[in-house]
Amino acid sequence: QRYHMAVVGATGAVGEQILHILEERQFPIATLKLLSSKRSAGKRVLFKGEPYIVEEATPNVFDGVDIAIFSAGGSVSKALVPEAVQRGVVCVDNTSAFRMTEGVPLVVPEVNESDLAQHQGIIANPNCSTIQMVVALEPIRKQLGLKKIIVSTYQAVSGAGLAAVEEMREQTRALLNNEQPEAAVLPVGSEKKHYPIAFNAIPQIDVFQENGYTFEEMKMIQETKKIMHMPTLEVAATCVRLPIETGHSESIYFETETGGASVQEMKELLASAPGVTVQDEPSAQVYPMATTSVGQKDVFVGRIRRDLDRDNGYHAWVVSDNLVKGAAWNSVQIAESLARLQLVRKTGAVQ
Ligand code: 11C
Repeated sequence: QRYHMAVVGATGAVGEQILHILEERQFPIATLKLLSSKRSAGKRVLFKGEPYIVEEATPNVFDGVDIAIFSAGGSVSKALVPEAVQRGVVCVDNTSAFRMTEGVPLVVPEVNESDLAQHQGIIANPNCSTIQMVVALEPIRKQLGLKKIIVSTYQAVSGAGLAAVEEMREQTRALLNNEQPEAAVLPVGSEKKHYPIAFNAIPQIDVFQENGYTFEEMKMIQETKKIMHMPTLEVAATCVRLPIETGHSESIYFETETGGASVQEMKELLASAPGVTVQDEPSAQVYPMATTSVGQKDVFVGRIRRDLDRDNGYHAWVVSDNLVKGAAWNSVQIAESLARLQLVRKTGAVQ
């Protein structure tokens, strides 16, 4: 079977990767609509060597579409996903708009593919920093149980979009030329204050919540509990932006239910897990890095150590390409799972 497909946000940082991965995976596409905001409509994009003109995303363009992948920001998804579902489209949404909505599966195929069966037209794709953490911790949870996670992130600028990447490059040029760097995008476009990311570390990703955590931190906390079906799992997060173009890194401390596993046992557990590559040879200076994760689909795990004080405590360094496994590849994986499990069904269709 071939599917009528739409990609919303086709000209963005994630949209580009979605198209690249759909090409590479030979996803069975009957027709493809490339959609965007009015601003980017009319652009010409090549897919499998054929030119496509990007159309403005409006409710009616979803008529006749089977699967749509949305990656054009939360407000676009809030406005258009329900319209698409009404027209019988199965929507894979890459934004935070519906992630915590009751009845909307939040899926990382290596962890909870079976949740897809519950979908009613919307499947949410988690936040990038959540995805790589749960892929790395799920095999451990399955074998040893999981009690607590404390994560600190070292996140790349492309997570905030192409404008943020451009801003970092400009600032770097300016600073190397002894000029004043200009900042208008990071840490958050809509905030009053902006700070240069070049040669900096900014401890704010997304807006602050009333409890003092940022929205990015709360996404990691809440999404992890939902994906793992563990509402009482203890999770704390500190999210930091660094001047890295692509590849999120995370320092993760976790406590298992059953203690005592050796580092070697942990490595073996992770090495046989789907979507994980272990890069962990301290004596040869082998460990995951942002630069070597770029363009790869896997989540890379290294620097695995036992905590020095707690028998069930461990530390690990987890890196992944935030645009690939963190967004585009996870969405295409969801689409592939939906197709394989015959779950591309017209739930909300107006007949
Ligand atoms: C970042 N994690 O690195 C964000 C980007 O909820 O899908 C992804 C935002 C989201 O800035």
